[in-house]
Amino acid sequence: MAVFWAALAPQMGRAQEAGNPAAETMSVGEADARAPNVADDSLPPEEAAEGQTTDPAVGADAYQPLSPEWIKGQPESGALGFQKQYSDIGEYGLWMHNVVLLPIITVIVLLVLALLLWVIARYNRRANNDPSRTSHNTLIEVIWTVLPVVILFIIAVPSITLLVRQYDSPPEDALTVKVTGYQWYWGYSYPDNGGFEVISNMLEDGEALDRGLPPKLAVDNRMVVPAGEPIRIQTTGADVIHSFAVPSLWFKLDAVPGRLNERELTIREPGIYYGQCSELCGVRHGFMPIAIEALPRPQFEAWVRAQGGTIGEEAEEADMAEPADLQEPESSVEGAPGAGAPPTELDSPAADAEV
Ligand SMILES: [Cu+2]
Repeated sequence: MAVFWAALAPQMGRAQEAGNPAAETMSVGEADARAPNVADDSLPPEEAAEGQTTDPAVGADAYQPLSPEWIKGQPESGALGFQKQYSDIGEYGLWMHNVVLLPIITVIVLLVLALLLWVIARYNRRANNDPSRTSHNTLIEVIWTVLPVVILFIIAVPSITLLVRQYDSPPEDALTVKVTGYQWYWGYSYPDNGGFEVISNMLEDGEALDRGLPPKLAVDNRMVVPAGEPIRIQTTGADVIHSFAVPSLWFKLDAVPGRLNERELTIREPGIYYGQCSELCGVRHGFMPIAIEALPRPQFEAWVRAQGGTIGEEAEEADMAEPADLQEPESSVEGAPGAGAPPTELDSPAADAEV
């Protein structure tokens, strides 16, 4: 395992820093805002905080997790088609589906169905006992060759445009969030903000319902990002291939061990957007949901400070400090909650908060 991590480290760019100093200063009511980082035990908070910020608790009071009425992207029971889109690229993709693909497919299907019915009714043996011996018809052959080519060209224009736009590089000053898929939870690290990592586990159904959140989608710590500005999402896997997918943001990117994938994401408005791991990754694949919380800039910065992170210039100074040790994935620790056994009451965030 150590060899694997050593090999992976250079490709993962900045070292992930462990520990969550702000957690110490926060009350039980703010359980949502703290990250029960797996490395908490191995590293004293003071050490983790070193060089990151002068006062990790600055702004800690200003951040409140968004309440359930802010949920915007989530599946609805009985719904058909795509979820409502909250990004420009999503709007374009949805337009391509609704205005380009669906009408063309519908017309083709109806035409073929009508032709079939006509042939069945008109040219069966009873109705047409003496079939024509015609074997070629140049006009018809030209039509059924050229017409599909024209249709494909018409589809190709918006299709290639969509493909290219989806892989536009984010601008240089975009905020970077590195998403790591673990068996079976997500880690979100913020290299531009001091490099802290937030660990995100699914909430128990009862706990989610108590908080008014959708079960199997709600998590203890959301991935918090600023709304209305480009974000550079990088994905990697710590153990096996996962896939980071949020339907209402038109976003899906594989998280592959030893690779760093990158895509831009701009969320138009503040809200909560749910997604799920979309690459079969093991027994708890279905229980590693994604919850993104998009906030206006000032609230996002308050959240960063509540996590012990840094903003702008401070972050550059923090760069000079020694990076903390790489975090061992939870699943490499024998008997760890993420390593196979379902979570118990003991490792639920609520239990942590009471201690
Ligand atoms: Cu997964």
